[in-house]
Amino acid sequence: AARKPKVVVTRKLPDPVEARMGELFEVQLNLDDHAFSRAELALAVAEADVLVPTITDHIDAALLQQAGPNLKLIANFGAGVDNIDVAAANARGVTVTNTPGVLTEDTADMTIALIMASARRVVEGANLVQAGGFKGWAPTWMLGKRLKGARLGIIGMGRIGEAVARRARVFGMEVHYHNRRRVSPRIEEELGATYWESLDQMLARTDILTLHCPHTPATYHLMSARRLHMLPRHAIIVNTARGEVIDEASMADMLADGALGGAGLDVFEHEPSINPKLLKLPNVVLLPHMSSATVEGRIEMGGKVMINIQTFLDGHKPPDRVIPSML
Ligand code: 8YV
Repeated sequence: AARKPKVVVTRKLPDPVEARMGELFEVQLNLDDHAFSRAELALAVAEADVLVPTITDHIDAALLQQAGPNLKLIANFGAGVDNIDVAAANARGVTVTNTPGVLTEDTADMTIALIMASARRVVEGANLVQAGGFKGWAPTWMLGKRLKGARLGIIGMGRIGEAVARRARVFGMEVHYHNRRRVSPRIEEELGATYWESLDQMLARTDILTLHCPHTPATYHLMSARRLHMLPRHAIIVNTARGEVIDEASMADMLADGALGGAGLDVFEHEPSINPKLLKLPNVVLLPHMSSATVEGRIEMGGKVMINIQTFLDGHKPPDRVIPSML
């Protein structure tokens, strides 16, 4: 029988995913789920036919120089591919795929959770009660920002941005968005969304800003200090996309100085380390990159990875091939 393709999976995946992969491929699993060192990654690309990395693996051009002749596919376990130099991979004849679609709703749910938590001080209140701080009610106590009528500014109107817009509408928020291109009039109408060609102009009118664009060279520090200062002082920033899209140090300073109202952050510029200033602030909600972390979502991500691998090995174009010009 023909040799089964060697698939190296860099992190522990859900049991049913690992079991199915074991049936389909000669799979190398990471049983103790440690993050791969540079040397381990180099060995993996040297030996594998297919690599299945996650966000914790940096597959850059230098690493790809160590790739062996068999490496033909990098099937990322994740939607964002900023951990992979896609152009460098393609230049070596290595195809890259990702897992879009299956984490859209979960990420949008968590975005709403962060909007709620920040605007209505959910975590601050919960922490206060557990610290024994609930001594009695008062009319002007723990006041937050009403969601109905609040202006939501969405940067990036792809699958996740749209799913957030749908939810925001149910809460009576006014939906505004900035995107590289305007979405179709039908979708705009369905979402009740107003398009802003100028991000700067949208920011000045935004109560709650939420990011749903990929991290690319073009979006690195898109929310620069200059743009952060365009937001009203009461504005809340929510980020479930990538930390690198915001100048985190400037944002932390502004949150500490009252130049911004609050923030709900699931991602950070130098993950897993977080700007120490943020850790001390009462007006932030910080999560450990868990917006797509559902049992169902992780299994579906594994399913997508397997379909991409199988389709590719069967000689067809995998459904989720990443084209660098789309980034
Ligand atoms: C994962 C994500 O945590 O898919 C993404 O882009 O950020 C998350 O779903 C991670 O990327 C898995 O590699």
